[in-house]
Amino acid sequence: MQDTNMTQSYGADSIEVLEGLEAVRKRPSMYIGDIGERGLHHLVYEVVDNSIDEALAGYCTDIDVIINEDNSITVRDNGRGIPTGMHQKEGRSALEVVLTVLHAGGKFNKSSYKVSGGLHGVGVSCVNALSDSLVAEIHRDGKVFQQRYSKGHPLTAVEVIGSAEDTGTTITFHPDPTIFTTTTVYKFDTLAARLRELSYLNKGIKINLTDKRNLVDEFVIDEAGDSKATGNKIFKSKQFYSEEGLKEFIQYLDAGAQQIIPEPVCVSADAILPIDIALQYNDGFSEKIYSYVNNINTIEGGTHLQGFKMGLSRSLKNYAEKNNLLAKAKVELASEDYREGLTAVISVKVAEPQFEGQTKTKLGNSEVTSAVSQATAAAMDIYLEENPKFAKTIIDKVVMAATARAAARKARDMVQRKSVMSGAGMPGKLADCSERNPEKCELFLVEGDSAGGTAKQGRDRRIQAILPLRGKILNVEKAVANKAFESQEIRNIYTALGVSVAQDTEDGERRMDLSKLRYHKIIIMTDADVDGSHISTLILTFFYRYMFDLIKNGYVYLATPPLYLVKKGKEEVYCWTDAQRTAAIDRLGRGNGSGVNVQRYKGLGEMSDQQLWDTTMNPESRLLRQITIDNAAEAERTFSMLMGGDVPPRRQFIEENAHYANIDA
Ligand code: 0RA
Repeated sequence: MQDTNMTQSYGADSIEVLEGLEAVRKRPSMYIGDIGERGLHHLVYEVVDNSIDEALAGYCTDIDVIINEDNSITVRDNGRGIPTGMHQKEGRSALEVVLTVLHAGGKFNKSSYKVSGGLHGVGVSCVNALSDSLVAEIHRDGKVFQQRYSKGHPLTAVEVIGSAEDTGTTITFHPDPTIFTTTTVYKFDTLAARLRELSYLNKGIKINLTDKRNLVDEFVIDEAGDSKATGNKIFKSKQFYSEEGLKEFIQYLDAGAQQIIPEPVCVSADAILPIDIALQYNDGFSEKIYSYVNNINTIEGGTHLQGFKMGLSRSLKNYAEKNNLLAKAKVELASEDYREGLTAVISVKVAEPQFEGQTKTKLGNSEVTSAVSQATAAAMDIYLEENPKFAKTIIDKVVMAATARAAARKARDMVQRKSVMSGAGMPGKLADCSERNPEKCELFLVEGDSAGGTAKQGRDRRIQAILPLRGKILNVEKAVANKAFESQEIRNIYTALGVSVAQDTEDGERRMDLSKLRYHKIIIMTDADVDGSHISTLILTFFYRYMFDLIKNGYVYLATPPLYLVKKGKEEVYCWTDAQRTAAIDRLGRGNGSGVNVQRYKGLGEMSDQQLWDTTMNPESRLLRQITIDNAAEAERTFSMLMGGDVPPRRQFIEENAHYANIDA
């Protein structure tokens, strides 16, 4: 083993380097987005992206991601291994440069431009800066090299610690708890969703996820094909591998739907830039398009999405006209009619992407539009020519969509005329607040008239408005568009909000006009039981499908009423979890005669207005959960599965997509 030698390379360059990483530690959100749960998981994606790049360059086939017992993360790949030799210009090993210089990661990898890269694409040096411990182990040139770091500072030189026959890179890091103050606990399902997505977007790479914090029963498949427990315990793990890429991604996303053509249509081109697209039509009414640039989900769309929509419409329209399939259509076809029941994934690789928009997830490169449009139209033309039967199925569906849209418009116009005539404007059930600045205003959507009454009593009427909703609202996932506009509860919601649903705009994007939005916090408040979470999910589904911009802008929240009240004499402790309840009972006294009383809240209606205010509505003390869509594809699939069928594990969706946000604190 070599001696630790920390003085070897501390020239002027190194000082600059440390200043760089110091900047990351000072303002981490500028580099990784935030320092909450999202940012924490982002560290993993940042490291994995380097391994994906190595795989895309053709040198790596396997990537292992391990959540260790202490919530540190190990990412291992079987690529060439980060070079460990001296970097002439920097006067230090290339490994150390990669780990300490911002954006240095792809610098040496000249063979291919860096196409992968997380949303922020900041590189592994950022992860190093934000970890209280990071160990790099490189297998290369017959040796095992190791170097340790803390908070971006090398603790050791690059040491040879053994010999190796294989090659590869292993990075183990532990997020610094002084940076990630809300949580340093990794979520298996969150990592799994991203790794699954990556495996579909980059076919042929084997990605393993293992959770060493959790032991589960081992199962084997016996000769009869049945699954049988072996009695052994193994670490929880999942394997992700896709042979066919986007085609399989579509099948995964659309698993809950009834397809109307047997196989997805695939587009693959590499003339100006690599373009990969798969699309499928189902008998549903919604449009689900996921677009990616360099493996980043572009939730705001952009030129690649625009090109896809143009190419698809053009090809379908040409084919329909040429084959006289539009005879039945008494209405004019609009661009969105070509996309009803469509599920599509668009993945492009752009060498120098320009990202725009509020969340910097909108592709701006103008040259991409025509490239994607042409590739899409060309592939669709061939598919339609070769499959006349399926072509007719698709065109029939498009014509139906146009007809339904015309009917929906009629219904919507009627509703609008009626509400204008009745004069009132706002729904009668709405108890509005007095403040008029939307940024300060909150709208509580409350389950049931009785809880609505309590909330009206308990609220701060200056800034909090209450809209009671009666029972279950319409499941928009299963309804044709015009049904949604006929539902009284749904009309009440959007009338109270002061906005109408998202519409297609000239540039082909679907957007809402938020300028008249009357509240910037829309808080869904339902009972903490199965019915309550069902109702939350129904409301979320409506927002998701018709008012996505509300979610995208972070305006939608879930209230979290307590589950228990532990009481002794005058002392009252509200509890949200079983652990809190146990702790409260331990503190106040246990057993008969202790005078401790435990009350399980079954619903909001059981609380007094004072209790509801104290626990759930008071901005000073409440806990709101903000709805965010970190992984749109996964959320979408969950919506379709949950709302399409009648399966009750809806809570899971909420648990995975609602992030605890003590935004008032
Ligand atoms: C620079 C150059 C070379 C490989 C890598 C970086 C590399 C980086 C990472 C990060 C995670 N896994 C990685 N695998 C490889 C190639 C140098 C060469 O052998 O020619």
